[in-house]
Amino acid sequence: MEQNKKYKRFTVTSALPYANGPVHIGHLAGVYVPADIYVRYLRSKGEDVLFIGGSDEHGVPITIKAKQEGVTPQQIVDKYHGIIKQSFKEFGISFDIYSRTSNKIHHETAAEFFTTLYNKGEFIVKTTEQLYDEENKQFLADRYITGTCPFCNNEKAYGDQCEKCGTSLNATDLINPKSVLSGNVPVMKETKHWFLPLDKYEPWLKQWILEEHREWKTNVYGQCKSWLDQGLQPRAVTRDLDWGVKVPLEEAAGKVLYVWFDAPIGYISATKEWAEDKNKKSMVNSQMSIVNSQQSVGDSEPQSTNLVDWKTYWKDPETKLVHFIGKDNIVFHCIVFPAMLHAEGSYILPDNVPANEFLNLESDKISTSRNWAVWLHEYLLEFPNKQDVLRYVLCSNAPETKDNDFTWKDFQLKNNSELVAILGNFVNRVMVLTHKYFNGLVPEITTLNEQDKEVMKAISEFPKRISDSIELYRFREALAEMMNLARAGNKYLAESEPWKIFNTDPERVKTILNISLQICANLTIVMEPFLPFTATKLLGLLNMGALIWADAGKSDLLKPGTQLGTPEFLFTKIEDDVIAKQVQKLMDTKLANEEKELHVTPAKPDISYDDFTKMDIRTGIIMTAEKVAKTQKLLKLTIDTGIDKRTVVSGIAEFYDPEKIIGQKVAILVNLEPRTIKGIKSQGMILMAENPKGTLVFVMPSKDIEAGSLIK
Ligand code: B3M
Ligand code: ZN
Repeated sequence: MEQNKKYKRFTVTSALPYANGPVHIGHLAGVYVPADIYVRYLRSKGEDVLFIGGSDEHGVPITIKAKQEGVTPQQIVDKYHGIIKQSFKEFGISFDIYSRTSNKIHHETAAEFFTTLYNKGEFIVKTTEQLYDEENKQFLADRYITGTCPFCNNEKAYGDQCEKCGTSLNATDLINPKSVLSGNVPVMKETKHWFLPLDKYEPWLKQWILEEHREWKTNVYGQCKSWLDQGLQPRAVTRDLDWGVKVPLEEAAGKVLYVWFDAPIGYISATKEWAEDKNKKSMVNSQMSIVNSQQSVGDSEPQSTNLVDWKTYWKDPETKLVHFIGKDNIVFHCIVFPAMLHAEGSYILPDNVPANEFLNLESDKISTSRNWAVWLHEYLLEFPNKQDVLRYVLCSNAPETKDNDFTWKDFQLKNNSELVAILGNFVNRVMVLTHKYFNGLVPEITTLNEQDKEVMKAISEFPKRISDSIELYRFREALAEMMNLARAGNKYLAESEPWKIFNTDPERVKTILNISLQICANLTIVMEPFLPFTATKLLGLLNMGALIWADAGKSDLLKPGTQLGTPEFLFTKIEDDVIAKQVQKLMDTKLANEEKELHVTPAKPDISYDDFTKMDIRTGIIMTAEKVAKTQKLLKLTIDTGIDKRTVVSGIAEFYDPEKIIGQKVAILVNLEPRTIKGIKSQGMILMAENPKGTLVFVMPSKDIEAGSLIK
């Protein structure tokens, strides 16, 4: 709201990725590159800024993945936390701390936060019926249940969300719910949970967001408005699960905090951890300097240490809190977490939540499970040292206002015709010419003509344009302006043509190259937030130390007489065959996915021969068949099993007419526990073959054989 308010410091957070898989270009484009640009810019301005990241290590998907892989959830998060942290480091995401929510300090902080709200009487307690898996003796939270979405009929919707139509669901909304653990139909069982009364905070949220934060990005504001217009409901902040932060109440044994309650508190715990580490280090340093000074001077005043307090980053109203996230996290960062902070009472609230939309890959939604992604750790194997190319492409194409598409063709184009042809080319020409005419020594300005004055004026105007865009979270626009500075440099060179006049007017060439080199020096400053690796490389070429934002715009940054390094290309062309290889890799993935979807149901775990012989499967003959009233799928059959004649209810009505299957030979499991289906007692099960499309056909003996023959 207070756009012009001057803040003393900045706390910048970026969403904590779930530690159940590596990170991909979608993460980078949506959250981490914009956040990193923002903090690098602020640091360059000399602001006090703390950049928080970390892994979100709780939640049901992690426990499911652990079960699938036969390891503990801790093993899963250890593995992926390591991979994710490494990827961020390699791409220059300059966190002050990259923490994790399985840390002790986080468990303590989150539990304490809960206790504060509990003691203030903020929660409401409700006993509700939840789905329960009797075989596994476990309540089925969110993703442990799949079933049919009541809105779009997607049969693979989860208990908390349908990924097809995007609707957020309650597990009890699902049609035909099934336990992911056992495949069984869950039963309803009572359980007690603590709810955050979002409805109670609704008037406050409406005022705070809809009135006081009209400046938020339209996609963010719009989503908040639609949530608030629909009306908020109390939200359970506890779950029946054994992985997560234990609910700090005796009566809540076996329950943990809901992952979306503890994860945002992770930003606070990470800040505490950062402050502890930093203070420890400065204590050690000051001890050492005391020892040193005592050794050298005898006695002297102990030096004051610069201790930091985590609280100033979260509780001082002069701190600006900004959350960088993807659009699927908007409700949690704009509504739920602020409501928690507000209820707690001692924290500041986010000033802005510049959420991005999604990045697609070659027109398809990025998907971890379908391996439809460009993984960061894989990218660097194929494109070593090309971090900045990816940062550039992802920023110039960032899904700031709508979903966007990453294509390898576009990646190649942006590299070849922008980074190489504009930015790299400009710097290289200036370097080569300075070496050619002046042995690589920065020449001095002799006299300035109108053209020079014009370009110097332009140089002075760029920084503000770039910083204005960054401060409005318009990073694409800011990046385009940065490139425009390189374009201006190219234009200046092309128009002044120093190579044509060197023989006749070497003094003039001195001025042209000096100014061109000043543009290069300016570029090191304004490109640094976007392309930090290239900025460092360029500083090396120019043989100068890092500059700060306040220097940008000046035309005397590089002193005459400075010896430049040997010219080197900042970027290199990416050839067609390299791109074709990446495209092929994706096509292979697509093919493999299609095949998987069409053919293969993965094999079930091994069973013993004894397990197998427990099943009594025999040949049988259908004696009678009729439709079960008021159902689409069920037939009531009488089967001659050789032992007896019995009733079996079978879900084959979509595939067989009852009249046409009298006399049909079948295979039947005769010792399956009887079950009552639609009021009919069904004894046994007819074996059917089912293809991936769900078509059912009878499995039957290949030759005539009497009813009751054993199948073994
Ligand atoms: N881990 C969801 C996500 O990665 C979640 C973000 C937490 S931010 C506190 O999309
Ligand atoms: Zn749906």
